[in-house]
Amino acid sequence: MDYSSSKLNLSPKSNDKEEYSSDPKAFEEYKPLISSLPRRKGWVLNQFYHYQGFWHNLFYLEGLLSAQEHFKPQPNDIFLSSVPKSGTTWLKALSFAIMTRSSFDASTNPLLTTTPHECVHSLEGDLAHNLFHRNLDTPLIGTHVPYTSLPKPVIDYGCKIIYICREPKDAFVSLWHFCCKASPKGVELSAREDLDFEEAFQLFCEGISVFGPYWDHVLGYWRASLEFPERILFLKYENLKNEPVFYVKEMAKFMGYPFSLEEETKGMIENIVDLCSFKNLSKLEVNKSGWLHGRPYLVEKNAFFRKGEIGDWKNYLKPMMVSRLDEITKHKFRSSDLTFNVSSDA
Ligand code: PAP
Repeated sequence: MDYSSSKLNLSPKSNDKEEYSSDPKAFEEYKPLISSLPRRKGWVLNQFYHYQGFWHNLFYLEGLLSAQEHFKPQPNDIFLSSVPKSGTTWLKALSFAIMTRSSFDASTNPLLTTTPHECVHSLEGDLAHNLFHRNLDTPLIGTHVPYTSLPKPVIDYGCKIIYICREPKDAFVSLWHFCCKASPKGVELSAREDLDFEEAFQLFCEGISVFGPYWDHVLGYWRASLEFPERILFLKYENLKNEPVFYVKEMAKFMGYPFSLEEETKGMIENIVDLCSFKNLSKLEVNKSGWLHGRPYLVEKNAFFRKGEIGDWKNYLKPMMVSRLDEITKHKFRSSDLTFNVSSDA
């Protein structure tokens, strides 16, 4: 697998089977392993497969296996990692804007014309499936791969990682909405089976969600960030939302692209925060319409920009659901000092 070569043009209208590889032959060797793995019903695609303690759909599992076998990072690569729906799109936009700020001004930044997911490609997704070239000039790579499953060289080379997580009730509500907007390739959204909210909630609580269990994913990176603080920056969506200037400054320092005094005085940090804000990104034409390529399902770009708020779970979760998720979170995080404000008033 070459992580820097061929570019494949995926048409969202193609008749790809629901569960497919970009090049079926490329992943042939993983079939015996994959067919031996425990399976459960998936949320959008048919199946989840249990691999190294986490649930994956086929596309990302094949990508992960390939990345574990073949991926060689550059030592200066920075990985942007998250469990889905925790702020990935935002983190990609901010990191890209920080890293490229001396090359572009407010009117030329690629984020104005390209989605954050196309500015920063995904390790187990479009890169592993050879759908896009790596942009070696901007050494940023997105991933949802759990810490313990990252390709070994990522750890051995000491690559930096920025991890973002989000309060689990909001992460669940966001994930459910997103899954309702995605459909398997070849299946019209209107024709797909509805994703039942209660059933999705039950599965999420059991840990059966994409790259789940949610809590184990967060804990893996949390523990690693305590062990290697110089290598892993652990962020919370809520903190970034409440104090974006402070955290963008922290991110830039961590990435090795600190803001100079002159940049700070000129308001460069605020400019980046504004450029990457939900309000700004969600109104850009490039993020409003069209399909996002390089995914195993059909999804419109605007599905990545729903509300961008803290506490939207209050509009969806019944009191019983709130206490159940809060209890699981308290229990799972009991031996760590990791907390979210899990009270129902959060
Ligand atoms: P991904 O993991 O599939 O890439 P991700 O970007 O992590 O998705 O999650 C999308 C969530 O981030 C959405 O939350 P919501 O459903 O609660 O609204 C989306 O609105 C939110 N989001 C996207 N961009 C931003 C942004 N610039 N600022 C704040 N939140 C954002």
